[in-house]
Amino acid sequence: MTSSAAAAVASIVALTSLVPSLPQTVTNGASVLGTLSAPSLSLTGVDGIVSWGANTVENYNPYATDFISGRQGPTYNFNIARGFISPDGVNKSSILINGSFPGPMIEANWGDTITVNVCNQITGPEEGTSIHWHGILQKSTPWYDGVPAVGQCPIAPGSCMTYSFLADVYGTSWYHSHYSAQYSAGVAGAMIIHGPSQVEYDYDIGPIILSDWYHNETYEQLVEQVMANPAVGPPLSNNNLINGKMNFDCSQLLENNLQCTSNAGLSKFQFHSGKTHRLRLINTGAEGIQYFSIDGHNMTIFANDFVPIVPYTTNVVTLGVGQRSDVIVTATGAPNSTFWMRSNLSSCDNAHYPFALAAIYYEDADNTSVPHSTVTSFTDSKCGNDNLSLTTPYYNYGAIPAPATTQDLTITAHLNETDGTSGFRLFYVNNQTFRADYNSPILPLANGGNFSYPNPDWQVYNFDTNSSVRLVVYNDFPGSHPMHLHGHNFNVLADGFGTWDGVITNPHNPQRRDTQLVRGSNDPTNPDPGSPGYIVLQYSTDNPGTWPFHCHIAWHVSAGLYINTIEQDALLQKRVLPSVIADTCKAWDAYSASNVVDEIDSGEKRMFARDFSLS
Ligand SMILES: *[C@@H]1O[C@H](CO)[C@@H](O)[C@H](O)[C@H]1NC(C)=O
Ligand SMILES: *[C@@H]1O[C@H](CO)[C@@H](O)[C@H](O)[C@H]1NC(C)=O
Ligand SMILES: *[C@@H]1O[C@H](CO)[C@@H](O)[C@H](O)[C@H]1NC(C)=O
Ligand SMILES: *[C@@H]1O[C@H](CO)[C@@H](O)[C@H](O)[C@H]1NC(C)=O
Ligand SMILES: *[C@@H]1O[C@H](CO)[C@@H](O)[C@H](O)[C@H]1NC(C)=O
Ligand SMILES: *[C@@H]1O[C@H](CO)[C@@H](O)[C@H](O)[C@H]1NC(C)=O
Ligand SMILES: *[C@@H]1O[C@H](CO)[C@@H](O)[C@H](O)[C@H]1NC(C)=O
Ligand SMILES: *[C@@H]1O[C@H](CO)[C@@H](O)[C@H](O)[C@H]1NC(C)=O
Ligand SMILES: *[C@@H]1O[C@H](CO)[C@@H](O)[C@H](O)[C@H]1NC(C)=O
Ligand SMILES: *[C@@H]1O[C@H](CO)[C@@H](O)[C@H](O)[C@H]1NC(C)=O
Ligand SMILES: *[C@@H]1O[C@H](CO)[C@@H](O)[C@H](O)[C@H]1NC(C)=O
Ligand SMILES: *[C@@H]1O[C@H](CO)[C@@H](O)[C@H](O)[C@H]1NC(C)=O
Ligand SMILES: [Cu+2]
Repeated sequence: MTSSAAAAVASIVALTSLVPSLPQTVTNGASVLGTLSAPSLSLTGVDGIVSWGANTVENYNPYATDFISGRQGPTYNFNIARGFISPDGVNKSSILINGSFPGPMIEANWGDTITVNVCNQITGPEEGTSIHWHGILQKSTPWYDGVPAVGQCPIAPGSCMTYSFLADVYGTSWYHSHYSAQYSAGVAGAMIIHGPSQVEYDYDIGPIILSDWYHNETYEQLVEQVMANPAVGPPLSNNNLINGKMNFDCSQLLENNLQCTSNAGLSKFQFHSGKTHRLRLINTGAEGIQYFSIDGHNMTIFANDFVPIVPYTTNVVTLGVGQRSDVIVTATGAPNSTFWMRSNLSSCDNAHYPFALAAIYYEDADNTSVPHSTVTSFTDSKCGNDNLSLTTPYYNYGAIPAPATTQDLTITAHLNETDGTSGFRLFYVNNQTFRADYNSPILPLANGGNFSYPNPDWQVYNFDTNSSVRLVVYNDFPGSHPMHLHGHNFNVLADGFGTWDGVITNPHNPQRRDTQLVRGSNDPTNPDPGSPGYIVLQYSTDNPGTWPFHCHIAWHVSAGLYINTIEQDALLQKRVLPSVIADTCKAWDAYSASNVVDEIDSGEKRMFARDFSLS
């Protein structure tokens, strides 16, 4: 850790009280998360309706069963607009949903239909938007997956689009903008789907959202820096937040044009001594891997992403961007005790101040006191996920059959010009970088039988009628990538360095989730530095549609680390698209015909028209 980062933590610990210097509305707008008045969640689902009946964790096979409650679940209205918030005391121009940071929490019961009407009110300047519901399978509605250039056109400024989809999996997740790196400006929130559980607990503390945070005025500046040539190095995050809150020492502010207030206020949580608490950990950051711990307490992990697992106990939970873990914490402290909750960005991340803190108050503790608990020392996973042998899905799926097809994917990063002196730093998958055309989404094209793409940078892999796909991902880039597949929970068969030897970890029931870290070629645990990191993933193509597979680091996906997959296209062609898909494209076509779409990254083709010089 850098000495200034350690000093920043020491200065928080040395405070005499944790009375915030800014009101919640200034730090987080309309959000109440991270305050002691945030309600704990219901143990019996939304409206107290526990209706999943015999579909217990034990006998529910997510490969084969679709559970439909028949209940029209909640309807949400999201108004997306620019606004100012000071999550850590530094006033920052952000893009917010209903003025809330984090965005409003979505809560539904398993099998409900969730409806969200998203209105784009972004002005000064205008830009598109689109919301992705991370981890939802979208089996009957692949067009509502929310990725511009895939299922839909971006929602044009001044327009709205209504998404309506089945809560087809249960547990903890999040939604976020999938338009460029827009979510890093604030367009993200928790999505909780109540369902059966294989463990019991007394309190559901709700979402604990972990995110690196950047003080830069716009996300576009950060994207430009990522792709710059000559490389000025990746941007460093300026802070690390828990439920959108943290303190910042204003004497350390790097930009002197920003307003800054010290001791803005930390997140606070209530524990009840002797009781068990469910915590729903979500990494919604732009780049960093989080190591989450609570001083003096162990945690029992019982779900990773939307997949219940055989519970195991640990003192640190590792979360790459996009990943979630559900944990149970037993409150073993005295009724008047207080403890620090911590989340550290990994040493592999590019961070100025990587250490987030929040305070846990037991029922008889003074809710402004400063905890004096001792930090838990833990062995971190050195930029990868925890050892695969630790994780077994709770439902026994059985061994994974040989795949119908295998696709090797090799990740590299370099300047786009071969002489190494000009161009942009981009990511490549099998020697091809990704660039989308917002005006021609591939799902409506595939639905209409069009599989011809004007440019290889659309990066489409059509697996056609293969019943399953194995992806062997080799990473020649020095750093790790949290690889996320839409529309599926894949099995993770292996994780290692060099060339995969064909050995599957936990072959009788391997790990399953929707996001998994592939280690970098210069990973500290690599026995042969320079040789690639790899992961091996496999999934059944039971979801006719067009499904992105990409790195979830906002900066990397912007620089092209992304492919589109298509599966079961003949079945996809039989589907009838709702008219909102064509209407959204009509509005976007009209908007983009008369406005310059100032989109600088993999999202759009005008990238090369920009002057990227930062020197
Ligand atoms: C904090 O404690 C004070 C004094 O006991 C109490 O009045 C107040 O309601 C508490 N605040 C919250 C948010 O629980
Ligand atoms: C967002 O704001 C609109 C307009 O004030 C309101 O109608 C809607 O209920 C709000 N939605 C949420 C999720 O709070
Ligand atoms: C943040 O900056 C904006 C724009 O300068 C200003 O309108 C707003 O009042 C500031 N907020 C705070 C809390 O200072
Ligand atoms: C972003 O902020 C950092 C300081 O935190 C600064 O060094 C960097 O130049 C900024 N990048 C851009 C593109 O403004
Ligand atoms: C956490 O678990 C470890 C290993 O089981 C045990 O040695 C330790 O005492 C536990 N710590 C607490 C605070 O319960
Ligand atoms: C908590 O309660 C114990 C036992 O009553 C007492 O010894 C201790 O001083 C209290 N601690 C605090 C921080 O009030
Ligand atoms: C995590 O952060 C704390 C500061 O909050 C620090 O004391 C501790 O050493 C860090 N742990 C690791 C393993 O980095
Ligand atoms: C993962 O755990 C297994 C079983 O304990 C062990 O054999 C293996 O060496 C571990 N792998 C790594 C990379 O630590
Ligand atoms: C590489 O980037 C430059 C901009 O410096 C652009 O003019 C050129 O077309 C790009 N080359 C390729 C092969 O994409
Ligand atoms: C990518 O290009 C390199 C160098 O030309 C070549 O060796 C390699 O086989 C190519 N990889 C793929 C998957 O086409
Ligand atoms: C298929 O779509 C592409 C991209 O919009 C278009 O260029 C091409 O003309 C279309 N092909 C046919 C046969 O319609
Ligand atoms: C299976 O996928 C491969 C691409 O990996 C494709 O070439 C092949 O045609 C597909 N086979 C079937 C039967 O769809
Ligand atoms: Cu990446």
